[in-house]
Amino acid sequence: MTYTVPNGLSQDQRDHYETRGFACNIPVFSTDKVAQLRHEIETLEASHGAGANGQDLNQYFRVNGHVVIPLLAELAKTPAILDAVESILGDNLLVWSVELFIKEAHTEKTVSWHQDITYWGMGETNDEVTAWVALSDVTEQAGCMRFIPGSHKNGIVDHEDTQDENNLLSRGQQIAGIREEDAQMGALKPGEMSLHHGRCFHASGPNRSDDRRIGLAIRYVTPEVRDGLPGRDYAMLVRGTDAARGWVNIAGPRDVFHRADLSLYDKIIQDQQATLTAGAEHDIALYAGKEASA
Ligand SMILES: O=C(O)CCC(=O)C(=O)O
Repeated sequence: MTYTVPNGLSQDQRDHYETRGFACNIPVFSTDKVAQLRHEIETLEASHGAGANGQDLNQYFRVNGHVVIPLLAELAKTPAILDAVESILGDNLLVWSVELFIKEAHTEKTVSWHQDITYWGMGETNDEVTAWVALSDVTEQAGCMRFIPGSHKNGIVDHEDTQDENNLLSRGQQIAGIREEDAQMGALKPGEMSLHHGRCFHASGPNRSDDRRIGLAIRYVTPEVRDGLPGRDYAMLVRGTDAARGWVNIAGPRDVFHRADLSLYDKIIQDQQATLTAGAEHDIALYAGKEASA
């Protein structure tokens, strides 16, 4: 579903997304705002470096951060982001997960070629879009994302688990046989975002720059994604309505790592775990121990 939202994507950006499965360099935040957001994230890292509830901070950064960290829930409601996503998904939007992908300067952390929705229990939906916002200068050297144009047009392909410890993905899952020469780079200036389709093949390289590479990934879905799916899953309504109520609608967090939100977080992870780990060749703990930093 696409239609014109006054402050949303241009026709060219929508066409690019439709034909290639991604769109890049969409301005969202000013340089000053990015500096402020980065400061807030780094302050949180300093004050909560030990994590919460027996889990390290990276667990909360890497999945469902919006459940326990108010800043991440608020960022998912940024009007400029919602307008752009509304241009693609329509006017009823929910947030399934908010995540931070941080690669420290001069580190080997990478993300292998994958399709996001492979293990998310959403079937092969067209109604999941990731907004990935650069909170640092995300150059090619810093390990920006790269995409295979048009790869979203087919279904979900086979992924193999690598369990590579330098891979930021939960099971190091990867699609074999990608032709690197077909890839298009998605370098972003601080404050710009890219949007990518849940079936678009994408990956990213190591950070060989002198600065941390900080990306904020927000996974948006529509009410229809849950149509006919078994089990329970959770999302936060950020625009329009969720009349179907296939999602368990959650509110934003009360405070940073509030006790009640931490309990909800555990419940959500427990309910999602069964779906996400289906078919894994090894026992895995979702994201835990997958340090984003060096
Ligand atoms: O941050 C990265 O390098 C990759 C992020 C990614 O795979 C995603 O947001 O789906």
